[in-house]
Amino acid sequence: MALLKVLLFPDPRLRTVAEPITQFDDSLKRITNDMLETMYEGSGIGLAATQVNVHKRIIVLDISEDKDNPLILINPKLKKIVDSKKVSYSEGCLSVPGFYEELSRPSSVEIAAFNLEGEEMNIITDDLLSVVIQHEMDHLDGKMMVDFISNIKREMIRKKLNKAKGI
Ligand code: GNR
Ligand code: NI
Repeated sequence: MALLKVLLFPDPRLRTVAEPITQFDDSLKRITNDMLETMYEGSGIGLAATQVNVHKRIIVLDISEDKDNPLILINPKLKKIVDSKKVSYSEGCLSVPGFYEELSRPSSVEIAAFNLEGEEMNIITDDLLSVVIQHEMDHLDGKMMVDFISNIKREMIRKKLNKAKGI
């Protein structure tokens, strides 16, 4: 297991569109283990491979209280919006540390994805799980929560994070 470096906004690599996984092999198991370790270490509830500079369609998450219920989704696809009624959450992002944004997303979605063994599964989400999965799927398409806020707010965040990085 290894901790991975998390890319920070506005790193242009966060804008990469990730490629589907074609081989369900040991290297996939290794990267998902490292992603889970990195997510738990950062006290995150989700992580997309894009954030650790691996441009493959892999997300990991764990919304359980005790952080003992990891979920690994490979090549996740949105099948349908089950309930378009919006849920609003104060979203954080390990790539935008220290900033939280209240965003609204569909409260329930149906997702198809593969597990580490290459078996397909269907998940119908609600509430926080909907929010986190949609947040992670955005990362795989190079999108970030800061894209949903005003330009002026995004500029302010960009300047503060660059300053913190000494750029
Ligand atoms: O740790 C995280 N918390 C969170 C809270 C509300 C909505 C989404 C998230 S995901 C985030 C970790 C992260 O950056 N995933 O990409
Ligand atoms: Ni994020």
